[in-house]
Amino acid sequence: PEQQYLDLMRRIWTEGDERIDRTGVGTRSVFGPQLRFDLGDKRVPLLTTKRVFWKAAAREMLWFLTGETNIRPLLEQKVTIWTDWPLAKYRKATGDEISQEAFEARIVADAGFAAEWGDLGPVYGKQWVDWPTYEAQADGTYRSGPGINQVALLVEGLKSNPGGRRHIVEGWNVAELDRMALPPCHKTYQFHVGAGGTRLNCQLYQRSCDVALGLPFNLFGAALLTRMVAQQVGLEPGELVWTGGDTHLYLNHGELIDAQLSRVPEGEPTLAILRRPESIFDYRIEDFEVRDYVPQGRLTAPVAV
Ligand code: THF
Repeated sequence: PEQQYLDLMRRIWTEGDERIDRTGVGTRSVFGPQLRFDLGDKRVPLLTTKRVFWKAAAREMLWFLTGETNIRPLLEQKVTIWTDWPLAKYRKATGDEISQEAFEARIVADAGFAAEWGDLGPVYGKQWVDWPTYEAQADGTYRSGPGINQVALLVEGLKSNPGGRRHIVEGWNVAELDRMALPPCHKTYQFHVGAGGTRLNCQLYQRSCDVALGLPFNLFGAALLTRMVAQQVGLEPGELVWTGGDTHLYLNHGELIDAQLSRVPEGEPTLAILRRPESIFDYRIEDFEVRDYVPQGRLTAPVAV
């Protein structure tokens, strides 16, 4: 299964269309590839050709489920993958060339500073569990209505109507894109009950994908979400289908790519969920255990902001 990832990486690097992207770094890109992973027997798409910090990806997924959009709870858990965007905004707005470490320390230490500078806007968490609604008033104006918890509705919907074709969690709230630090990349998750009503499949549509840095996290996160939802609704995990839109490698990731493509996948890690929480919102990091994960050495590359 991991070979699919490496094949995609090689294809983009050798045949991808070169272009200057939003970040100015430059990418090679293909449009519309698909990867498929069987999640049966506790298998999980976790790369062995480099060390992937799966706990950071799991903490990120749990953070989405809380509805949080501030990076402070992530930093309190030492997860720094979202710091770059608020940091860039802070530096630009204030001219203060603060280091990443000092900025992160200040977010953790100072709640007021975190509230002002640590929020990403209405990104994943907000849209997933509190999608805003509007109610027309008699005088023709609108007032905000109660938010929609898409994740709670997903779980309910899978239980009440497993055959449904509308089991979707959507991050792409068109009306709020301009207030987001970054519009959602992994924007649509569709769930589907297959195999005679026994297995839960998930397809993720990712409109934009940083294959070297982001995709390993996104695959693990999607598999984890599928496993949690399956456990909650009493189904076996099925297949994870990943479909990418603009699927790219940054031109400054060449060293990582060459090193990773020279490696061969080893072993099949599994993911155990040690407890069945009351609801989809009650999982904790201690509930997850990855077994048989013996990754090859860490590979690093700069993230494009
Ligand atoms: N923007 C870009 N350019 N790439 C992305 O992967 C990305 N994301 C999220 C939002 N915007 C993005 C943020 N997620 C890493 C991993 C995930 C990220 C951002 C960065 C990263 O740098 N990973 C390193 C270090 C991990 C660590 O220190 O914990 C790695 O080696 O995996 C995709 O959702």
